[in-house]
Amino acid sequence: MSEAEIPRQRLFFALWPEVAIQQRMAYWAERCAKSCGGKRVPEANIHLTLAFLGGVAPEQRGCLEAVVDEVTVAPFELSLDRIGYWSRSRALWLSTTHTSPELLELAMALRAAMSVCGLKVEERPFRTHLTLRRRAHRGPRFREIDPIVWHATNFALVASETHPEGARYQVLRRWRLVASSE
Ligand code: 3AM
Repeated sequence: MSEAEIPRQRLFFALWPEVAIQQRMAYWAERCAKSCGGKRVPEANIHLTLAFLGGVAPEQRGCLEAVVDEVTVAPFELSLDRIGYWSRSRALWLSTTHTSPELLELAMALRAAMSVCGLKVEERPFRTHLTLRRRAHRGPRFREIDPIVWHATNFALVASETHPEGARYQVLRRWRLVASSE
């Protein structure tokens, strides 16, 4: 099989919330349905993208998993207290006023792993967000919400497949967040 024929998986790293937290997030996606328009992200698909990898060859995935096995970042808390809208991508999202240093550290460690394994790294700064609606026309009238407090204890490698009905995600592997001394 030539290199061009080797199947590549479309992958990304994410924080994947537990169901109870996804339900609370989905409430805000629905709350904005009328005023914001667009299509809501299905509840089970709501996630925080840490790093988008694009098409990954099997040996690159092996490299990434080995490098990521060595990542040590302590568990952290996210207090999601803000809703916003990007007009360019027409995305309605949930975010936090205070991004914890551990979240940034994790996102940067994953970018470093990508670089080690020969994957192209996103140049734009990391921006904490969980997409709630796509192809929305406008943002919500309110910006601040009662915080959804989420304890992040692990992160995941996820496969993304595009289907006519939308994206289908499959969590392939999870890593526990651990402080370096544990
Ligand atoms: O978390 P959000 O919704 O912002 O938009 C895709 C989604 O981001 C993004 O990766 C996340 C999981 O699918 N994505 C898809 N294609 C992308 C690309 N070519 C991309 N991000 C950067 N470059």
